[in-house]
Amino acid sequence: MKRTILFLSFLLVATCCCSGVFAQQRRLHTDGPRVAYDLSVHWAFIKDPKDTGKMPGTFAGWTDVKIPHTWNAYDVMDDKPGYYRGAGWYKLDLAMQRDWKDKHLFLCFDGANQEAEVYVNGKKAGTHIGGYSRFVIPISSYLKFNKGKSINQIAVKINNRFNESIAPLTADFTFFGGMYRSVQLLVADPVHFDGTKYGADGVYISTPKVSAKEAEISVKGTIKNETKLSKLITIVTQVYSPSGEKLNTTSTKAVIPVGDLFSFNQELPKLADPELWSPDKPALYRVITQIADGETGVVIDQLTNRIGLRWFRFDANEGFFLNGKHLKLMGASRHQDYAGMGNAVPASLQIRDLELLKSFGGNFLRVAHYPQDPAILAACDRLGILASVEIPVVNEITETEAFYQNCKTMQEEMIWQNYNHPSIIVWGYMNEVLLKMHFKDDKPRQDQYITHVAELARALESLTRAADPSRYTMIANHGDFNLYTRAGLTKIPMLLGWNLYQGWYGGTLADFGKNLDNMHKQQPDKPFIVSEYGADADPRIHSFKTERFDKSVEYAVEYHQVYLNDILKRPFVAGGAAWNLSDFNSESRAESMPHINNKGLLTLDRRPKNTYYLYQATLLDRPYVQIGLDGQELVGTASKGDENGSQQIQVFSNLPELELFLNAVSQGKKTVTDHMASWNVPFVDGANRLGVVGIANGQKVGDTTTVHVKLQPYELSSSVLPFREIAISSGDPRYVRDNKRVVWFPDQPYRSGSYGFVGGTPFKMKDSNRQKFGTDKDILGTYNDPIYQTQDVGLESYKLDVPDGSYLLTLHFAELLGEASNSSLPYNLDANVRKEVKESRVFDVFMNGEPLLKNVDLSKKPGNARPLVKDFKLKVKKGAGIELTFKAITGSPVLNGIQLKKIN
Ligand code: GCB
Repeated sequence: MKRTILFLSFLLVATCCCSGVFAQQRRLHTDGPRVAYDLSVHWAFIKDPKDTGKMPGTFAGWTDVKIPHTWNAYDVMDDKPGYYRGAGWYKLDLAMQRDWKDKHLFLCFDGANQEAEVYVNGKKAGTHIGGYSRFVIPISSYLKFNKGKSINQIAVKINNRFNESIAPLTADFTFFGGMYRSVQLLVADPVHFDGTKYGADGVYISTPKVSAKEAEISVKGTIKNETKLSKLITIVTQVYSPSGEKLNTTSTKAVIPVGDLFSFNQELPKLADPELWSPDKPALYRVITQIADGETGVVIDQLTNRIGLRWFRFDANEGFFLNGKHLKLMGASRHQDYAGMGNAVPASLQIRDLELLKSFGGNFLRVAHYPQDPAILAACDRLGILASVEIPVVNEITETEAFYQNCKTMQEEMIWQNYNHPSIIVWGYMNEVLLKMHFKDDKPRQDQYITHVAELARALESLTRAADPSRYTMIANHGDFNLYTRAGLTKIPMLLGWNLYQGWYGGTLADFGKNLDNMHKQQPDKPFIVSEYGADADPRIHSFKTERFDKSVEYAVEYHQVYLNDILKRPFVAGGAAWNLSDFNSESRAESMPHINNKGLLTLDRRPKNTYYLYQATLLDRPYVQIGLDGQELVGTASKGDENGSQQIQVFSNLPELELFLNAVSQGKKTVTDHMASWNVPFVDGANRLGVVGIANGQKVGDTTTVHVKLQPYELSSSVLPFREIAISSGDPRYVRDNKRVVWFPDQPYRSGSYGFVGGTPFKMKDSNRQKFGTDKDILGTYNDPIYQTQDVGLESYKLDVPDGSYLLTLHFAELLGEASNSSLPYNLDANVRKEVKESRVFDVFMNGEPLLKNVDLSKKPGNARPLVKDFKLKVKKGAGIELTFKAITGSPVLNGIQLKKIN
């Protein structure tokens, strides 16, 4: 051990000398005499797969990185299952300021996933377990203050390996590793508020009694005296009104013994006629708590908090009440990652998420499934968004004391770090904890496991109630009502969360309302919220023949219409949180967009989907009209004998009636039902101007947009609208946009004069009660999975009645059977494990009788679940059109997609 430290020290010196980079810290903020410096630049990073315990050598492999940083931003998106889960080191040379010698210095990490060891000048200064909370490491005793530039090395080892003692063990999100939230150096007086206990600030403000007439505020805290003498101090707390007026000052004198933590408690003067905090008016009072030298009055430490005055309650029959008024909690859950960044997301983008939630009319955020960046709850306070926060005990537990202890510490950290936020109304601590049931074949042992889960729940419950009796506690369960009731988990928390997916993972949309009624009937005394509900909406997929699990935006709109209505009309449902505010990374997911869970109302880069517009239409008070086109181009087939192509357009609104105009011609009025009206619009080829108008309070309100439409003539040899190109996704009823923004048509049986397949059936997974067509398998080596995931099987021919000329034909194939099947996802709530039967298939393809492809054997080349793309230049003569015939040698021929382009 000793040798390691010596060796490390040697390396550290070497680093300083050769890198020559000394951190210039940016002063981030000052709260009275305490100063925080931003440590986001000049870090060097290296992965350490061997994880020997020693920091890797100095000279090779280190790269410069900025914090926030994750090492998994890209490998979570590649075709290789899994991502780097192991150790990584960060190091920084920190230049000391001379006057810091008399101060106390701390490193504050807002979050690092998930085990951290912090070294200062080669000596271990502290460790932390858990990827989602803040931790503070005192470093003064490890620092060196030399003459001249005094350089100290900070090294941090982070590990995101699987560790059975640390939650989450498994989950439908990615455990990105790294120092992915901000890091600060805090410089404080030796007599300071204590920030080391559970990483909290050391000042806790509660509002034991608030009414419209009066508010009581009390301030508790802990102070540490790290000088060598006991210290006479005055604790001074000042309260400022939301408009900045000083309201009162409370002073308490105390003598702080050396070393010990000193606790204080101040009851502040009651405030008359308080300005209440609410979503409509999130009034924030400023509370400044200071430690002043008892003799000179000089302020030596200070913490500023913004608090809100409000009271609330949940009622099992009537839902939620804030400040005595009923309020339906409507909003979304949020994951913290962002396209291309993983979880290392700048605070400005995180705050934007909350603005996006607010601007769809949301008043509730479920911070799921773990505490997030401090900026999130600060934004909730400012914007008037009520919040629940939870620790990441997801899917399952480990039955060990180490796991329980880590869960308890996470819960304490979450509570104490976030105690002062007025937005928080609920502390949660388990999500779907019985989803991954252990000991399926051993009932007595399973019962024991369930008992252990309930014991852990009770321990977390009583810890939470003791720490903060002012908030509710919550466990979020999946839809297996009987299981959670049997386990006793429905009794333990004050509030239940139900994650419900009727009409998605199974059942029908109509089951949702029935289920809510049933739950209330079974447990009439228990308040609950629908803590999750959602349907995948791949923004590239549209369908006008929607069905469950088709991943189309349109099915998701139908789903959310039903859920919103059912939640809003039942007073006993306190609220709902859509799953999820935005798409998020879940590395082990396959489906239409591998590695991404598409249930967001926003895309991974936060573009609104039509579901987002539906929320705006449903929840906003102001008159709202929005054409539901996310900037996509449309394709359509002209009607027979006509040059116009009918396409469905959805408009989202809270007005009763709307009128739609296409190129200034009225397409008629429609009644808005469930906040949406739709028209079949006879688009012309090219640019089309759309306008929608409704009347609100005697005024016209509307929306306009220009849509670019690529129209196919009904007869492909039409002279009115000459054929140019077409892309068809075989075996697919949907419109699919690819990564070159080409929109692929749905497949159709051959229609004379037009195009389509002859014979064959769409591919369907055996034994899946999820989707009716296609596979959910990751197709390797392409971003256009939806095109390859569907196919015609056993087709005889494919015909396109195009006029004479030269063409570029592209055929797309993929073998959808035979690869080791994706193991059943934990989120496959129908618990259906698929057994896949391999088919040996070899076939030839002919074009108008001439051989085009011989002996196609997809599982041999390119291999299963990989695209095969074949281009051909063709001449069509004598009005023969194109007929592709498929001849089986063994098994059934298949076709996944076809593109045809006229080249003269
Ligand atoms: C759930 C989980 C959540 C998943 C979600 C889904 O019930 O709580 O973590 O992401 O379902 O999309 O399957």
